[in-house]
Amino acid sequence: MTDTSRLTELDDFSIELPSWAFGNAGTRFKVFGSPGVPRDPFEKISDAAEVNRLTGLAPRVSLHIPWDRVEDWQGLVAHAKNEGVRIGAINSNLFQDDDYRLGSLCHPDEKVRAKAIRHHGECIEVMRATGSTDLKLWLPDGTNYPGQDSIRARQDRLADSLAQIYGLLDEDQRLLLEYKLFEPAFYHMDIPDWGTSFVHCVELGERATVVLDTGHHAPGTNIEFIVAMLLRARRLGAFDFNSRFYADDDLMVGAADPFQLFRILHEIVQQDGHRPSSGINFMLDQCHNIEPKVEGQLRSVLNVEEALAKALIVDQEALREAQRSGDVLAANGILMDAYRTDVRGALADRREQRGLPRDPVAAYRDSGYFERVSAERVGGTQASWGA
Ligand code: PSV
Ligand code: MN
Repeated sequence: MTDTSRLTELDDFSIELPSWAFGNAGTRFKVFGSPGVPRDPFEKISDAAEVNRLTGLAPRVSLHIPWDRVEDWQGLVAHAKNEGVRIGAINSNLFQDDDYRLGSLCHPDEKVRAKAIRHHGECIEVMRATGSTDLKLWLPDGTNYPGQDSIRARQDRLADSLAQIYGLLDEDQRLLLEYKLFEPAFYHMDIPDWGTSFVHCVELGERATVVLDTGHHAPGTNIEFIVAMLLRARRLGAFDFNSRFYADDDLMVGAADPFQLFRILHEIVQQDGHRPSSGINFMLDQCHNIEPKVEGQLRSVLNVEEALAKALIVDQEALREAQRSGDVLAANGILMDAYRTDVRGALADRREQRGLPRDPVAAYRDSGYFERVSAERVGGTQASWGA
């Protein structure tokens, strides 16, 4: 008999949605337009709020600067509040300015580095205006050719730039530092892995923590091991959830490998990382290139909820006993039992008890939301990756 008592721990769990998931996206080959796509950050927030209304799981929206710059920040905060959500992490952008051809925070020219640091000053101002506490920094810097620049000198410039940005933060604000194995640079990235991010965070101070984007590793990397290590060191600040087959595909989390998502969340539960007190921001970082975006986000949120529910029903006592006694196959079997358990009914019951639709995807399809915004949102320029 499965013990579902720990599912109440989902009550305090939340997932943050990225504003850019609601805009058009694509590849370097084509960005497809879709009906009903938001034209501005206000409409992006309304779409995110729809996901939250149906799931009760997604009360925050990450913004990206400059894509989500508005004249009236207080108006945006009030709109979010009115929609039942609030502003989450503020993401900086170091990859779309011509000056950044040779990098940003690591650029050989001090003037370009100063510009990139100033951009974070603006992001911190946005944080103050919106009540956000998380500055999220993904560094696209690196080189394409051996010898192009000094790897060591770039690290020194990076440490200096990061220290200046960290110094701009208020006491209640923190820096989330993301790593990525490759792309847009192809010979080396300046923050390619969790070790590099970790080293910089430790140098910076306690309010600097690592962001783990599930799409930013070499194939075959044991991501749950990294999760366990960062949790142990108390430096796991956030996730960027998505799924991948080949590279940084940014597909719906849990689509390619739901078992990997479960394994990651099992390590999270082992160290109480799912509880709000851990401070981990569970964010999505996804793009919906060909599928409808609100439903893509909806399904993603539900995938994370389902994987976490399975991790919560693992028979911890039996698992520890099997591990202590060296019963390798029993231990593995206990984990697999939880993974194979169908928790969808239990989660639907929980939703019903909390006044939410049992099946949020069906409720969304029946709601007419997509048809309504498709009819309303005509004219203007649809939001898109890069705008
Ligand atoms: C680029 O790989 C990326 O997906 C990073 O993961 C950032 O988090 C995101 O774009 C938005 O800047
Ligand atoms: Mn990311």
